[in-house]
Amino acid sequence: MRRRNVLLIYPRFATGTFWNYRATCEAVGRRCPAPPLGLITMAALLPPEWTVRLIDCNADALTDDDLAWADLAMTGGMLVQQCSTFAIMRRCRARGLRVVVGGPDATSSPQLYSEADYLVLGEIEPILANFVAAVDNGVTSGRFETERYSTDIATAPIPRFDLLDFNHYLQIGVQFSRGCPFLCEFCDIIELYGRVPRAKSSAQMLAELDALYAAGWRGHVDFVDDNFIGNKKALKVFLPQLADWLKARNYPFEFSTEASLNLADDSELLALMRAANFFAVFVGIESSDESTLIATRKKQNTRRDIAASVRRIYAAGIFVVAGFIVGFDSEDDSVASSTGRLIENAAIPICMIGLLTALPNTELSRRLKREGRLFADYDLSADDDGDHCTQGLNFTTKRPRHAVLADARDLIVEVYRPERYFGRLRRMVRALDCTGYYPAIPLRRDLYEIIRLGWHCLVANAEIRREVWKTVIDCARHNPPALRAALRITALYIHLGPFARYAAAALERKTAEANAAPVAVVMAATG
Ligand code: B12
Ligand code: SF4
Repeated sequence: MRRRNVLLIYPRFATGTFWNYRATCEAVGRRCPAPPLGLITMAALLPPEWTVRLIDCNADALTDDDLAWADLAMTGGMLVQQCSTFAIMRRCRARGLRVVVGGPDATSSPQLYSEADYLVLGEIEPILANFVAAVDNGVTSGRFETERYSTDIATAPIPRFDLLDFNHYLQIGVQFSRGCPFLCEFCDIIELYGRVPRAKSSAQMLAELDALYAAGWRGHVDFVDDNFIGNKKALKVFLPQLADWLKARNYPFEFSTEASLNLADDSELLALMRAANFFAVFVGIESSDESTLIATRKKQNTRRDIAASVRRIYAAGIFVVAGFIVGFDSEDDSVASSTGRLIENAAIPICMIGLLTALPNTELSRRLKREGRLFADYDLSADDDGDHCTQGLNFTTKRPRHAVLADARDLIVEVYRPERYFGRLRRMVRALDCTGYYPAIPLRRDLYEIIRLGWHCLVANAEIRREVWKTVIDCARHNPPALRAALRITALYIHLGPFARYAAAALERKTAEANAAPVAVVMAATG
């Protein structure tokens, strides 16, 4: 095998996005939330003769010297990274450097990446060796594609954590399973990763955590599973072993993940997650309206009191971050007020409020196309400055478009008023039962962060300091063990407060545009 220098390049996320936590990262001296798990997983399958370096463009600048060093560039990411991926591709090719593109967006929309020399699509574990052999045999371009949902996750290697500079990140991702058993109409997870969740064995997963521990990481680890509880049987075997693993090492990690709301129905699972130091879970609630949930096939959220379900998760010491969507066909003009009421009742401080987006290859985009409502040429990543909170609705809406946009704006403005956000946080903190939770070993770096955060939130930031003092005092009086969660959610407001203002202004502009040009929008839809 010929020696090669391979540069992995993780594209930049668009700037105005909910998830980039930019201001919070700056406040605590980090550069971005999380590293590229897909790229470092793929890197672990490259031959040892290939020397690999990683440039995460969210943390470091990609220089001409980096490109001059490389014999091959490998890049790719999500839809929101498309503009950056294209720019990387062109910059490499202008220098005569061959480019390999893979990852979720290229897998969903390969036709957009025709400038790449090689496309390596899908979960690449079964086919990466074919690609490597082709490159080694002098093949200069090609397309390699894994059969969907067929990858045996037991073949997923331990990611190359050694390629990361841990100082850049708030958290590190790991993955236990791929796929989700549900059928939500707008979801592309089930198109990319399938409906049969494939889980790693406990031994495989613990070996990954061993590697992360040995590499020196301590603190927040995020299980990036599509639905952590998708394969409950495997999870119930794994979690007790994870709890033992943590105990034996004096609790070096604390975990977050993503799961469906039916987690609230399984008290055994909640207890196991609590024992394994889970402190947060992202849940897609999407709508407060039962008929909308039925129409969008989010059946796991129906026939239940959503606020009560959230509170059951709080009672296990785990706080909920929730996703909501505006723009469903069946919603009416009360969407902003009814969703706002649910968010208040459930006391969920952090809510991602997105516009419905018909992602490529989803049931939703297929239906809208059949109905003649999907915008054919709508570029979802066009202005490189937003995510689903400000971009989306790439179809003719049932309600007037300006009304949908105005409702999304009103909801974001209301939910992120400091007194609302911190009011919900105080109620959440009282409901959070943190018994048996072991914060990850505090390091000097954590203390430094806490001091910086304390200064920022309690002294320097005039917009929130009153609310933060009230929250800290309330928490100290009523539930001191929940202080860590309260601080975390406070820290995230440093980004979310300004982001909400940015999103509201962007939605305001779009509302005015939709008001001014309703005819043009309909023509674009049918043309
Ligand atoms: C963690 C995660 C995030 C994290 C990102 C952390 C980070 N730095 O990467 C956060 C929370 C920030 C995030 C946010 C968003 N995300 Co996201 N996210 C994920 C999630 C759950 C896991 C990603 C991961 O690490 N997977 C594990 C690795 C091992 O899998 P993988 O990335 O697919 O990699 C494999 C292959 O694709 C391949 N591969 C990957 N890269 C490359 C590159 C090359 C060159 C090659 C050859 C192969 C290759 O090798 C790997 C092994 O097989 C995925 C779902 C998923 N199952 O992947 C969604 C997912 C990637 N996200 C998605 C979306 C839409 C978003 C958002 C836009 C959501 C929103 N509503 O706003 C935001 C935007 C972010 C922003 N800042 O604007 C979509 C992407 C769809 C698309 N067509 O691009 C996904 C698929 C799921 C979904 N439907 O929500 N996300
Ligand atoms: S529960 Fe989440 S991952 Fe599963 S199908 Fe629905 S939206 Fe997709």
